[in-house]
Amino acid sequence: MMQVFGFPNTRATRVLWALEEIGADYEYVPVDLHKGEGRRPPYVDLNPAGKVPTLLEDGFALSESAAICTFLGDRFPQSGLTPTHGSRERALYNKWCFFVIGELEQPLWTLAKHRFALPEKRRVPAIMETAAWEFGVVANVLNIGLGGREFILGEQFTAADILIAHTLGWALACNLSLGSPSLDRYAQRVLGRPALARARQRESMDQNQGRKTDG
Ligand SMILES: N[C@@H](CCC(=O)N[C@@H](CS)C(=O)NCC(=O)O)C(=O)O
Repeated sequence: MMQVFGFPNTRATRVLWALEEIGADYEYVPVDLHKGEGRRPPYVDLNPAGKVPTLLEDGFALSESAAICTFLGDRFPQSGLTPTHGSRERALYNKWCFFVIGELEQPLWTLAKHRFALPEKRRVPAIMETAAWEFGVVANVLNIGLGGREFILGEQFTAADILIAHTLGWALACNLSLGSPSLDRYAQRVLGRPALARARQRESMDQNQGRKTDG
């Protein structure tokens, strides 16, 4: 059975969300980042970056949330989470995944780092306003790309929507405006999917109960 190593309210949620959309069996293995478990063996042997998520399947370890969600969509094509290889839809799917990691995440991650993630002496409060402004610029690009459609590729929900909406959730948690009613509606629609609620429940349940062993 596939194992997902994660911690609640991190990018690991994206992977659990994809698995819940698919309806696949998986084991969730909590890695307590607050206790430094990510940076110590045995986890660091699995993922030298010491970060979550990691997917483990029969000795094959894969990190990077976008790569994992894409792998899962390809592994379970009936889910529709990834378009067919070589199609234009696939090219657009890739484009939006890379956009999330390279553009949309970055200002929000800068905000998070300088609000709480970095050691206090490394934080630069003055950077926040610039990061918020940068987010506004990329959110506008996203809104234009969405073009008022239901999902980023049109009618089909894909793993790109998981990555985008999860990241927009960070912005909402920071009380940042998404800049347009259509992007607000998109975020509410996608973040309201039952599979995300199940993923969050699974994270909190397994976190409280410790390591899950019965799948
Ligand atoms: N690009 C990676 C980033 C993974 C990442 O930064 N994960 C954070 C949680 S959201 C983490 O594990 N941080 C722990 C640390 O840096 O020690 C991905 O998308 O999977």
